[in-house]
Amino acid sequence: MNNLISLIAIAPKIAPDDYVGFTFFIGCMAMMAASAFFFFSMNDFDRKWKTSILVSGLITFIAAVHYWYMRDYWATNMESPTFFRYVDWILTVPLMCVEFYLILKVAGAKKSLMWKLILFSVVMLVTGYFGEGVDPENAQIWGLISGIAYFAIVYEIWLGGAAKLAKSAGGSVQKAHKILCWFVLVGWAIYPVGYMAGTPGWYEGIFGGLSMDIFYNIADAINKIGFGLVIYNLALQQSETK
Ligand SMILES: *C/C=C(C)/C=C/C=C(C)/C=C/C1=C(C)CCCC1(C)C
Repeated sequence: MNNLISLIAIAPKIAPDDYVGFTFFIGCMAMMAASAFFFFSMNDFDRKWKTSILVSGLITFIAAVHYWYMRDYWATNMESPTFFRYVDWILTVPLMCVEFYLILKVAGAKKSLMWKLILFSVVMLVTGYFGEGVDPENAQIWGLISGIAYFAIVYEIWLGGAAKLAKSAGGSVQKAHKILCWFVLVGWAIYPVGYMAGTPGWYEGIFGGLSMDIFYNIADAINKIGFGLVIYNLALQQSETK
């Protein structure tokens, strides 16, 4: 009977030294709070910016739901929730590509730009999933292919078509684009480091046994919430200067 009760009312324990479990917990709360913030502020902006804020909220909301599951999964099994992690990313990273498109629409961005970024991001994530979840013996090779797709994104937004559009848009759009570019170059670079900390390869041991999930959880909080706040700030400026 006692076992049954504990099965129904499962709230797995988090040990005081379970830093990974802690970051899953905090990550979950932060994503929830950010979602509430974005959703409730949506109506302060005119139509054009509403969609961008909505997408920011969707990104953190989708992450909040996945963190809810990942937090549980970690607490129960003490292993990386690889599946939930990648389902989260395959939904939220393309939405971040949509954000680039939405803010550059004022400068005449075409849908093809959005699809190009989405395609690169899907290649980056699917190959990453293969390296982590399906074929870890060849994690280095999958990671390399994933890294190339990542650089294709970096190139496109920093130097390619998206960069040109941002330049022609000028003003606060160009500034916001630049900040988002930095997020992708620096904030997103935390992920391959986490990958290297958690998969076998020539790089093994460099990261002193730090858990891959610590890297991923910190990176997610920075990138998903930070990204959204940049968009929020841009929408605010655009609404004030009108
Ligand atoms: C909200 C989630 C985000 C912004 C996730 C981004 C994930 C990446 C940039 C992952 C990149 C990877 C590589 C560049 C190589 C190794 C495999 C990955 C998938 C971890």
